Amino acid sequence: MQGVVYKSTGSWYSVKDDSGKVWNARMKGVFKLDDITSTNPIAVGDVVDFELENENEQTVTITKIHDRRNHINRQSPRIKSQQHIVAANIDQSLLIATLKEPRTSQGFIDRFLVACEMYHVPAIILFNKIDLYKDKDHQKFKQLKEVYEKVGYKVIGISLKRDKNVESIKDLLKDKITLISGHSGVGKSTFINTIIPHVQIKTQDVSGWSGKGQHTTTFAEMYELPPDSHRDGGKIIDTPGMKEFGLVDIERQELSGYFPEMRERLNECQFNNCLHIKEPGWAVKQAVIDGEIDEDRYVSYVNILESIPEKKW
Ligand SMILES: Nc1nc2c(ncn2[C@@H]2O[C@H](COP(=O)(O)OP(=O)(O)OP(=O)(O)O)[C@@H](O)[C@H]2O)c(=O)[nH]1
Ligand SMILES: [Mg+2]
Ligand SMILES: [Zn+2]
Repeated sequence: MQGVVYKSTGSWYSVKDDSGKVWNARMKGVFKLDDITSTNPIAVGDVVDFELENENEQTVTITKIHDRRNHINRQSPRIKSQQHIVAANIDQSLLIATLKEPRTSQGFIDRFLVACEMYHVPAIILFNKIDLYKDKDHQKFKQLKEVYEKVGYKVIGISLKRDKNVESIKDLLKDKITLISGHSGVGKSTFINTIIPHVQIKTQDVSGWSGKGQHTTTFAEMYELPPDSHRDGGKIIDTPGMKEFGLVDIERQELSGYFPEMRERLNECQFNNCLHIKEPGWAVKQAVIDGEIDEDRYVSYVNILESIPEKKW
């Protein structure tokens, strides 16, 4: 039998088969040892083969993971040397950011976008909780929207609480598998509860962001968007909030290729292995000086570059 992983709780998975039946699935021990570099060899979105394990308890054993169309990996927050597959087989990724309660840093946004570029997953940035914005927050939002739209990402300010701009996003989700990411407390689960009326995912209590950064959602889970007259559905993946986005499998030389505004200037740099820090013939650095590349984006670039260990041969 074949199915899609809808939920992963560590050792058990919820797998939905073609007829819509949901099974409790797990892996065989030996199979599990195959992929020791990842904390979770199977991720939400994976297509798997399985066979019946226990008829009475309706449990099944996963026997095969199908090749992935794509996936997004990050550093495991617990074991830094290991990777964590955030999700597999996704069409786009939607980052929910906030300027307040909590504040999402530009560094976090940029790391996340680098990961999306690495894995060829289109990204959209939503700034939620605009109902909390004061004048200076509106200005900051406007500035960030300009920066990221210029680079090629769609940026939308929304308030789930006041139902502002939410309707327009539904069209972006239509027929697609969308991964939702962001810090804890930004409103990822609230977003899904708003988009899909019949689901009731647990969200942080009414007082809003507690400031303690505790996670309300603890496992990734996929939900089906309701089909209607002008929408055929699609799927949306809720994830636990992340504090940092630790990039994996990235080399210093390739980093600038994951900043679209640098990528388009790379062949103007004098050396093809230019890191754009101190080399002469600086097409990229000149663009920063000229204000064509946003300075904060460049700062993120340098910070990420410094965090990547130099390759040991
Ligand atoms: N003021 C305001 N609060 C909001 C808005 N959207 C969500 N919230 C509140 O923010 C809090 C956190 O929302 P959640 O949906 O639980 O956040 P989450 O991103 O799923 O958090 P984790 O599951 O911990 O990763 C809840 O109390 C929501 O009611 C908004 O637009 N404005
Ligand atoms: Mg949540
Ligand atoms: Zn350069």
